[in-house]
Amino acid sequence: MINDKLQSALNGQINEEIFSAYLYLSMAAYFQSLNLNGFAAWMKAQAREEMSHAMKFYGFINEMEGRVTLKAVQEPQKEWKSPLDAFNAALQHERHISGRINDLYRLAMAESCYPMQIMLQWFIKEQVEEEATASAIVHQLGQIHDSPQGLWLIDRELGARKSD
Ligand code: OFO
Repeated sequence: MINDKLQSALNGQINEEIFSAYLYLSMAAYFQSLNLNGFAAWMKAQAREEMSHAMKFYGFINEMEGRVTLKAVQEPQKEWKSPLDAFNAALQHERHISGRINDLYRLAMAESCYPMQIMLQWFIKEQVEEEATASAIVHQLGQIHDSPQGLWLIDRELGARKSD
């Protein structure tokens, strides 16, 4: 069983994860509009991964005999100033999500919900990876200063991402 406070916080996180998917899909569409198809493929894979995060929370609520309730998903931003600006926004977003996961973990501790603490440990580890990946790409983009050759190389590299 799960109490109402935890159930509502977990349902809130489903919304955050679906919004993450929406945001990255919007970034994919932005990259597609620039003919940066490798960047777009990377963002589409990221959007799928975010949906799988949402489904992990969905599954956990059900396993704990709770009730999933879905909320409206916020409209994502559609345009960015540059590929670097978009990836910077992705990094800021991942930092925000890490904060949310930490809040959930603190709540699970305060409510002595051990299964939720264990479930969240996967996400805590995942967020370290998500932030590191976005940060590495921001760093690469910062180094090339929007040079077309540099963008082409990064596009090729990002396009090679295996879909999870
Ligand atoms: Fe990007 O990790 Fe979920 O939101």
